[in-house]
Amino acid sequence: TLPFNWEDPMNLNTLLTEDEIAIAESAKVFCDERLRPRVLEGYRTENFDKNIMREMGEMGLLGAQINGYGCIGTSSVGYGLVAREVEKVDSGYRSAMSVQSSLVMLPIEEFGTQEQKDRFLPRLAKGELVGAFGLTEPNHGSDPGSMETTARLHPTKKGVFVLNGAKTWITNSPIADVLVVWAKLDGKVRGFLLERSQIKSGLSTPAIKNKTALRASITGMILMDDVEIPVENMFPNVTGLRGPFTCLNSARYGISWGVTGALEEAIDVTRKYALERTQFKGQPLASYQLIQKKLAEAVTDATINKLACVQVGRLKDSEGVAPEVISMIKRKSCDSALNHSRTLMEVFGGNAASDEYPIGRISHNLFVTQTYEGQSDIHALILGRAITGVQAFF
Ligand code: TGC
Ligand code: FAD
Repeated sequence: TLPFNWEDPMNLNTLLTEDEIAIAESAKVFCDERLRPRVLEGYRTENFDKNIMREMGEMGLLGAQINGYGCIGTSSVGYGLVAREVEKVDSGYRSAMSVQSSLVMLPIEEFGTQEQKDRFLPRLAKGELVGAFGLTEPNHGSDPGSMETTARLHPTKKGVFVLNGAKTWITNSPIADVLVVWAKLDGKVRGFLLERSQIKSGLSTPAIKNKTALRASITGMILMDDVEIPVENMFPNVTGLRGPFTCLNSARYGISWGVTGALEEAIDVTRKYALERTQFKGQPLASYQLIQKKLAEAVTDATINKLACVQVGRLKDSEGVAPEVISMIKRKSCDSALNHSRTLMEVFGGNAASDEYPIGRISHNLFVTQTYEGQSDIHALILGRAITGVQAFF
């Protein structure tokens, strides 16, 4: 019988292929060597170093789930394991990566023309180009179907669309070279590629500063005032909300893995702290039953959530998986990680309020992960609708 290993009680590696183990290990080395040393400064100053995207590209971490175009073409589980390693360092770095991989490269691969794929995918894979995904608007977050952003054919110039509207809370937008924007053309949602270098006027992407979380990533708006783009920059192969939601299925799956990594990191740092810190007659905090219970519950959920992520990844790559299953693991992983990290913060006492200890940063970040890509209650409603057949949101 294997002895109990608190870091991996159910021996995750027995469910993984050699390739998946290898990609996770090399992602871990990269994250420890290249991302970890930058994160505290990045979080304090809200500076996202754009070189990170190139470095991730060199490591094959961008669009890792895509075959061809310079991408490594790993399995869904391999893609999730990378997200887990990156999010052990910071949810913001995982955000930057998953937007590029699932929300920008995936729609180009899935819905784009061959010309769009050839033009954008290899450079996005290398991190030479940075992408952003604009769905949320100032007045429409949980309900993107009501979006106000429009596209229309230019009244006089042939072969040109004109876009108007505003997107907000957009990861990477201030530094993005390619912006995937969802807008209504004749009342129907369509996807458009905005290439910053080709746009002469009307586009601005101001940063949203002074965030209370996810400060190591860069977030902004996309403001479009008569932005002109060639008609070839629309995705030809998708109409309606299926377009953005297909991207979200992939990104939400990656988040489920990622936040589990953040929770594992929270457990690791809390365990160390509890063993070192003494109170009452020199006893370590780890010797107190109430502290042990917090750790026991967190380790249990992290372990079980990982197994669910593996199973969903395997289904994704075989017979496919219903979006509601992805809602289930996105909601469960994010709620678990957020709630446990908030409880584990208590173990640090007043020190939790110092950014020298990562637990506060981890926990604040996890609030955002529970909110973006469908807030947890929205995912409960998606599940409730599937269970009862009755729509509870209108
Ligand atoms: P509903 O009637 O349910 O569906 C409309 C059409 O869309 C199709 N569809 C899906 N297709 C594929 N995958 C899915 N998951 C799909 N969900 C829906 C559906 O079949 C239908 O197609 P058709 O052909 O019949 O028209 O639409 P609704 O308006 O009632 O939707 C409600 C709801 C709650 C499900 C949806 O609006 C929702 O999920 N809201 C949450 C919004 C959200 O997740 N926003 C994310 C913004 S991006 C982001 O946060 C990136 S952060 C990235 C980072 O930094 O890491
Ligand atoms: P609202 O929709 O106003 O919801 C507020 C609250 O009301 C939530 O708790 C919600 O669950 C609840 N609620 C809403 N409707 C109902 C209902 N019918 N029944 C019950 N409860 C309901 N978006 C992008 O498009 N691209 C990005 O790259 C991106 N990155 C982000 C990065 C960060 C740091 C953040 C904070 C957000 C990002 N978002 C992005 C936006 C994110 O997806 C939205 O914030 C999220 O979808 C929620 O929308 P909202 O903020 O407008 O909240």
